[in-house]
Amino acid sequence: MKKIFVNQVGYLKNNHKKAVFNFKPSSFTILDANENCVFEGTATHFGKDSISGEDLSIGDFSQLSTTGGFKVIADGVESHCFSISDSCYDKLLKNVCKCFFYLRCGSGLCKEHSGIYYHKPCHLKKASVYGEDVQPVDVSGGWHDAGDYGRYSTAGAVAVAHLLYSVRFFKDLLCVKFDIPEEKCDNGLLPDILAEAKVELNFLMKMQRENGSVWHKVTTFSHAPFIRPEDDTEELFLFDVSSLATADIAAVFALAFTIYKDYDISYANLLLERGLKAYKWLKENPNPLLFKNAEGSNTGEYPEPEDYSNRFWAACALYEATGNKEYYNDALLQKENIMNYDGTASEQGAHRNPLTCFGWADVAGLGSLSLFLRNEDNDICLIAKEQFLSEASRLKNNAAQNGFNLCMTKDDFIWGSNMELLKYLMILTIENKIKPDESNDALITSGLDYLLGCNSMDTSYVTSEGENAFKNPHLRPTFAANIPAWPGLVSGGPNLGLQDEIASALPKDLPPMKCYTDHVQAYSLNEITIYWNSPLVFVLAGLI
Ligand code: G3I
Ligand code: 9MR
Ligand code: ZN
Repeated sequence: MKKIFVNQVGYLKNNHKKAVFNFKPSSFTILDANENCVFEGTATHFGKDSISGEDLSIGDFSQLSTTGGFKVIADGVESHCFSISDSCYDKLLKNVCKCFFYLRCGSGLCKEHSGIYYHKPCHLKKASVYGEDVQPVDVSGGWHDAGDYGRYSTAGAVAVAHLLYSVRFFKDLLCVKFDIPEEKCDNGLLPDILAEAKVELNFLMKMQRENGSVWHKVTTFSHAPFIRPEDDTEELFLFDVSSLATADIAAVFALAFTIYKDYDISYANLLLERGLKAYKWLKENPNPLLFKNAEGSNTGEYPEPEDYSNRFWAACALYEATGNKEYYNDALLQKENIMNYDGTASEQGAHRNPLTCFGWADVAGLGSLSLFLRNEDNDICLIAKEQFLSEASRLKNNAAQNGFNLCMTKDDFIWGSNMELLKYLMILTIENKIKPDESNDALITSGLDYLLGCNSMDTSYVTSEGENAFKNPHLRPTFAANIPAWPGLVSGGPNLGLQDEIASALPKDLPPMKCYTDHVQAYSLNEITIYWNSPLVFVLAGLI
């Protein structure tokens, strides 16, 4: 079927703008809301690319800078509507941020701010420490991880870190209001983004044991059926501590200290104290303490094959927060471990610019961000900057291989492919700060265009954002309440692995970009998570 793919949300007034056709239009026109023609252009034939499986043509209309609502027409085919304006992503950013609020666990939701998405307090029972005969522990609060009700320390730490680094790099984010309850601080009110991040930081503090180590996760033994959060009353378990979780929270607490100290000094000091306590445990326990699910338990595992990047991040973040050279020296040692590691199970594969990784597993890139923020030309910074540059040029090459100018390759279409993309857009955003380059801008824009509908599924992967936004996330609370999903949720997206029953019933040999269906039970394609939303906050904050 002939289609015209566009960014269904819109384009910034003075930025790149393109439509992609899966046919060869003789010419194309753009109509405004009154059906008046405001632009005419000819498309350039790109040809067939392997990630979309389509024969594509590209229509550039960057020159059009009239604001308003528009659609593209060619050979009798119409695109979805989109807007052009400097504020076209403002609502999107607010919605993406508000999702963390709706995902709050415990008694964090109030009717005033959650409307139809309100649910009663949930998961307040104390959690049993799995395999130990000790008193159950209160670990209430924080955010549900995803479509499931688990709360996982590494995933949570990384999601908050994306938000907090966004704030460090793009101060304007502090002014964004997204309708959540007010939270007081020393000199008035906390900015919304910090009030929301604090919810998860408070929970992560509860996940720390007396000796400084951190439980990897708190979940029921098995995933709940599709019921409301308050109806999920099975016993909660704190599963083993891991050096992964301990290092990640040491890092995120140190990072949080650098921000909250300007708002609430006693809270900031508490964060630093807890971060140092976690770090002390890490130093006393130098061997990796990795994580495996308990026999028979099927909740998220978040496994990692080593803990070098986690320890690296912790050392970098503490160095940035304290200036103590001891942490820098630790970071140097961990950097060697990272560079020498040749595991194949690692998130971005071995030796591929690991100091740029921002995922839930490989987190060395977050360490690099802390070092960049310290603004010293030390050895690690120099190497990290080389890696960001090298990664940006690799991404540029990737984008030249397909008609969407998308910086991904076939290998990126794994579970959560939209996060693979968003991590790349974070890298390009940072690279633009280090060394501004027009071609990085173009790649960031194309990446966002892809996420918001300019893709061969013709689908916006953010709920309620675009005429053909996906509607059926793998998400328990809204499905159980039989209401539409709330706006601003990022779908995991196409995944060649097709790792669930619905996905595995899709036609075989689909091109990577089409390994997707908007089905509520397709959890390997269409779940949502906190750490798929959080990198979008970073990217939008950078763009706006
Ligand atoms: O790292 C390998 C790479 O080397 C290989 O080339 C590629 C191709 O198979 O796979 C990569 O591993 C992937 C891994 O994530 C690392 O990204 C696996 O295929 C993929 O199955 C795995 O998916 C993870 C999934 O859990 C299953 O473990 C997702 O990243 C992760 O986001 C997801 O997390 C779940 C939680 O467990 C539970 N809560 C919901 C959440 C989102 O679905
Ligand atoms: O709903 C679960 C989702 O959050 C996880 O990402 C996924 C993988 O851990 O598992 C989902 O739960 C499924 C379970 O693993 C198998 N039975 C069906 C469950 C979904 O209804
Ligand atoms: Zn809950």
